[in-house]
This record gives sequence, structure tokens and C-alpha cells, in this order.
Amino acid sequence: MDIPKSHPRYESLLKREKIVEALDKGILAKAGLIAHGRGETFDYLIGEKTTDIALESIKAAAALLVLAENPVISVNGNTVALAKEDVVKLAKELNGKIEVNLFYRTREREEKIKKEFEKEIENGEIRLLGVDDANKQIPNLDSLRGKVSEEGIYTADVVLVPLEDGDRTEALIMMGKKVISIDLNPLSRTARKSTITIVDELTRCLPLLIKYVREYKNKSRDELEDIVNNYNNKENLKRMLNYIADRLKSLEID
Ligand code: PTJ
Repeated sequence: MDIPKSHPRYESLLKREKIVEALDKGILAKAGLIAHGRGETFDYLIGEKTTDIALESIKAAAALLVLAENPVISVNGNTVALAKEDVVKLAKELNGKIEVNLFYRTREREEKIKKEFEKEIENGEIRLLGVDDANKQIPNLDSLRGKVSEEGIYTADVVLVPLEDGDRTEALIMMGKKVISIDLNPLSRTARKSTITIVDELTRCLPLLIKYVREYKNKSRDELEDIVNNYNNKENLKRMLNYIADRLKSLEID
């Protein structure tokens, strides 16, 4: 569909097109449509912009990623549909590891997602894990998300989890890992259980995350550790909820 650039909701409609296209291609789970709609609702409440509160999480996340020894970016259908290019860019700034980890896991979807990353894999810049090598099991996790790659999520020290349901984060934390999540819903289980939660829209915050990762590579370990240690996720989520509440109270309907 040709969406006119002049449409007041152009960006939002474009994202919907990408989501629907990914469903048609067999990349997106049907439930991914519902997840996207929920995200849109929270984005409305936030004001469809990256808040200063989210920016603090993005900076802490960037510091943690630069400090990490074995970071892995986990991707699901929605992430591939909306932000494949930026996920690749971020992985290239790190150790190149991306792992496919699906809740509605089917061989067909895994293969289709793998194909989406083919060019980067061929260039040898990206290691796409989790498709042919998901031989390990996350303890205390019964869903299919529990199947992970040894080289990837299983041995990772930091896992970046863009938008998902909340059964995995807790299990990863119990394994001693640090989890960075990107989730527009500050009340979600994932948001509450993560080490760092970025309450922002995926495609809006990834370029910022890439920018700070690049910048922070020039910082010392001490400086990076200070950024991480001064960050408090519970406090950040509370501020986000207050921000939404205050914003809604002050809105005028014209
Ligand atoms: O591809 P699969 O099989 O792994 O399945 C993926 C989905 C997303 C279907 C599955 O993980 C799921 O059902 O997730 P939930 O429980 O709907 O949670 C998705 C969360 O992401 C919700 O809290 C949404 O508010 C949030 N969200 C949706 N779109 C975005 C988002 N957060 C940031 N940016 C978005 N674009």
C-alpha cells in the first residue's frame, strides 16, 4: 500500500505495513499483531517520543553492552519485521552475535528469519545462532523459548531482549545473566524483571543505542561501571509510570 508521506500518522502506518508484510511472509507470529497493537497503545500514552527517562536506560544499556564479554541480541518475529537492519548494525558494533529465539517456534519461521539475515551471514559479519544449534535448555522455562544456543544465550553474560512476553527474562536472571529489555509497557513482567528496561519504541531507541555504544567504546571501564552502577531500574520504571500519569492529567482535548 502507498502511504502518503503527508499522512499525520505516516510513521505508525509504515510500521503496521512492515508488520503485516512480515505476517504474509511467514516471519511474524499471528500473536505478533496483537503485541504490536499493545505497543502502539503504550506509545500513545508515552507521547510517541523517547523520554529523558528512557534515554537514561539507553545509556546504561549501552555501557553494559560495551562492558559485556559475550553479549547476545535475541530476536523474535516482531523485531525482525521492524528493525532487522538496526539489529545487524548493533551486532556489528558488538561481537556479531544474534540469536533467533521464538515463543511460537516453528522450523518454517526459523528458516524464514534466517533467510532475512542471509547477506550478513555470508559476509561473515554476523553469527546467526539459535536456528540449527538450539541444543541447550534454559532451566525453569517450559516454553519453546527455553531452547537456546550454547554459543549464544546459554553462555552469554548480557542478553538484549527486544519486545517479548515475560516468561524468559526471569529465567535468564536466575541463570546469573544481565538482561536488557526494550518494552513500551513499563508494567510488563519483562520490564519489571530486567536488569535494565528501555521503555521506548524499538525502532526509535535502537539508533540511539547504537550511537551510545559507539561513543562509549572510548570510555574507560571505570566510567562505564559508574554509569551502570548509578542506574536503578525500579526507580526508572516508577519515574516512567509517573511521567505517563502526569502527562495524561495535563492533556487537553481540543
Ligand atoms: O516471534 P515470537 O514467536 O517469539 O512471538 C513474539 C510475540 C511478540 C508475539 C510474543 O513475545 C508476545 O506475545 O509478546 P507480548 O506478550 O505481546 O509482549 C510484547 C511486548 O512488547 C508488550 O509489552 C508490548 O507493549 C511491547 N511492544 C510491542 N511493540 C513494541 C513493543 N515495545 C517496544 N517497541 C515496539 N515496537
